[in-house]
Amino acid sequence: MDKLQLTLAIIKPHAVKNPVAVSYIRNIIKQKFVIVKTKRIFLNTVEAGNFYKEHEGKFFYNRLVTFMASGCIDLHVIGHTNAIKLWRRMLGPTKVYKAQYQDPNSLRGLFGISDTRNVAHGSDSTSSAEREIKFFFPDFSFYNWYNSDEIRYR
Ligand code: RTP
Ligand code: MG
Repeated sequence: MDKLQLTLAIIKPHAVKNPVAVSYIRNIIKQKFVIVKTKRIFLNTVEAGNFYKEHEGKFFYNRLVTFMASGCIDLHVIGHTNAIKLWRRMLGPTKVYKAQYQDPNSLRGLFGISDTRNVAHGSDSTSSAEREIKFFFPDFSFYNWYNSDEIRYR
């Protein structure tokens, strides 16, 4: 049996404020993934800046950090045998104009507003997923989940 892979999905503030988007996204997550943990939080700019540290110095960093601290975000730790790639495929391209013409039914194609307000985040590798999950859930136990039978018993 393939092992459960985990990723972190973050629903960004403009999508959390949009009831149509938030319920659509929640439903699609429920259909495709095992939901391991969910919480709604409010980041301040220092916390948002730390989360996006890898982008510090890029031209979009300040507006990204300000935006991520502009309202509640939903965190979902989600599992699937191919969670990281599947969630990023469901998001579609980072840039919303690309998402709208290349993959209009992706989450960014449907609900994206700009390159900053592009609906949701997805970890880009297993090491990023572990770092990002620990960032928001410091006590998280990966070992038990990686070795769980959650997929078989869905
Ligand atoms: P994410 O990390 O949010 O899943 O998105 P990603 O891997 O597809 O994109 P990444 O390059 O990691 O960028 C992180 C977030 O920064 C914002 N961004 N704005 N040109 C811009 O204005 C621009 N480029 C990136 C987006 O919100 C992106 O999701
Ligand atoms: Mg990224």
